[in-house]
Amino acid sequence: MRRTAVACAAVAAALGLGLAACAGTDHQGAAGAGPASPAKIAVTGAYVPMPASPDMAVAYFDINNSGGTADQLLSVSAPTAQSAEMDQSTATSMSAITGGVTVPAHGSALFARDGKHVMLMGLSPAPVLGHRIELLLTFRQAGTITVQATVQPLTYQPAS
Ligand SMILES: [Cu+2]
Repeated sequence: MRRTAVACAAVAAALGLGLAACAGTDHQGAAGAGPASPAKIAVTGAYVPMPASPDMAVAYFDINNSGGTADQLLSVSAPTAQSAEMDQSTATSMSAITGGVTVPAHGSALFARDGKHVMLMGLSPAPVLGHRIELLLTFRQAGTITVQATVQPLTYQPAS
C-alpha cells in the first residue's frame, strides 16, 4: 500500500493535481449517501505522435468517469501491436504501471506527455500520419472500450 501511495503522489504531482484526485475508492459508501451510480467511462482525445521508429509508438488519451463509482483501467491492448504496456514517466525514467489506473467517481485519469502513456511495441503495419490505431482499454467496471487513436505529427499538442 505504501508503494501505491507514493506512486500516486508522484502521478498527482506530475499532472499538477491535488492528492484528492487519487482518493480512488476510499470514500465510497459514505454514511447517508444513497447507492452510488455505476462508473460511466468515456475515452476522448486519443492520439499517437508519429514515432521515429516504425514499430514502436506511444499513445495518449483522456479517461472521464461521469458515474458515481470509481473504475480502474486494468490493461490496454492494440490489435496491430504485438504488445502494449501502461507506463508512468518521471523526470528521468519510465516504469510499468502495475495494479491498474484508478479513474475516480466524477473524475478523470489522463494519459499525457510526461505522465502516463501506453507503449505500443511491434506495430504492424507501421503508423501512418492521419491514420488510426485501434486501442482496446479494459476497465474493471466498464468492460472493454474500443478507442481509435489518430496518428498525429510528432510535435502535436492536444487542445486543453
Ligand atoms: Cu514507456
